[in-house]
Amino acid sequence: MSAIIDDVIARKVFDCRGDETIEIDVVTVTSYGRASAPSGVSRGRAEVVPYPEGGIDEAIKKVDELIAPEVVGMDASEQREVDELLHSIDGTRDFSKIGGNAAFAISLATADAAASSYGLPIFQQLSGYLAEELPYPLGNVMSGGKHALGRAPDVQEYLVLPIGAPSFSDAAKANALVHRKLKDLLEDEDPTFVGGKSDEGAWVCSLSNEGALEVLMKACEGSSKELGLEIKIGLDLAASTLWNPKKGLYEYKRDGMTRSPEEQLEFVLSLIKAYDLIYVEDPFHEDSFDEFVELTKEAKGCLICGDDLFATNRNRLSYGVKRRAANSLIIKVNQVGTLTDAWEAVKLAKENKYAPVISHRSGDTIDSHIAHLAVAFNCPIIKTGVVEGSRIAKINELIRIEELLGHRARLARLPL
Ligand code: 2PG
Ligand code: MG
Repeated sequence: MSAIIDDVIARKVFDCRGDETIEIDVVTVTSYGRASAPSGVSRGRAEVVPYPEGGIDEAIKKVDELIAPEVVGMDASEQREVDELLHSIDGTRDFSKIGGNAAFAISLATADAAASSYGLPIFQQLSGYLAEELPYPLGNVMSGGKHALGRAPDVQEYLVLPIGAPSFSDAAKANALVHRKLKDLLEDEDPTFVGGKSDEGAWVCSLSNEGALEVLMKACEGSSKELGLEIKIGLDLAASTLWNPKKGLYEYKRDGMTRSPEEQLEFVLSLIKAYDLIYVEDPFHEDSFDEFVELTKEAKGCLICGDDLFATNRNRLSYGVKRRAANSLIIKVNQVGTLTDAWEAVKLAKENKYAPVISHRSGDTIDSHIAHLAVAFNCPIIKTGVVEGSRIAKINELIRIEELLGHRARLARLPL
């Protein structure tokens, strides 16, 4: 048995923001696996707690004292058993005792360790040889909201999806071209633009919410024409960060206005129509299932995706499915803690024709595990950045997976 766990080592490393995060090595008798936790700024309230009281040092202490002694001797290929053990050691509903980020890093490092012990790529270790579909990259090219400072747009992310790409590598290239063209256009159209970028490597400009969309349209049209393939636009409004619960209004500081929930619905529908949007994430705050139901009904042909709404949580998704709120969900493993929990959410999504979009976090690391999870879970879309080391790590890993799959490789079918 080559995947028997021999040791679990916890340490502090840095994420792309220079913040400390937990990294775990799961050492087996023949090899090891490694994973570090990403972190978000626009975090949903339904997410698990990232660290226990006492912070990251306390989490490391808990790994050393409580978790490692129990995990040593287990088989790293028994992912579900390891994940269940993490839940039973923690004993809370939200991983507040050991911290969701410790659970995440152990869970992912376990999968990594099993794969390296058997000499397999992670996606094959998790899902076997039949996995051969690659996700479309949904690339963040322009940032606003909580991901930017100053007079930036209120919309958190302007995204592009190259739906006409014949392969993953072509799709990644298309996104890079849009990113580059967008820079040139922003230089012309935004007098204050100095080439600033967010943590996710997306441009930060000072145009209005729709002004930024106009420029992005031009960049997409130019790139589509040059490459001869269709590139569409998506948005992440991260609307919980715009929502003022006391006033019951969405506040658009950049545009100097507010919108009621009804006006927000109209506004989002008008954007979908005017810019032919293919994807809208978190258009309403995280508890507004009613508005999600309405929008999903009215916005045919557009993916309406819940991030903070579902928080990769099976129970929240189950409620959403019953009501047909959204038709897509973000999968961020550290929102829920373990790989098995995330897989449960993906399974439920697929059974109900919701498109799972696997995603990075704004404060990510150079780990490329989500590239493997996209293929293993057969997610049609991966949401990440277009440039910046932590984002490129995922894109480049998918290029390698595409090469490894050779003639069997193909892009997943887009759920539209
Ligand atoms: C999001 C993410 C990733 P954060 O809202 O989708 O872009 O942001 O990681 O800050 O929660
Ligand atoms: Mg989001």
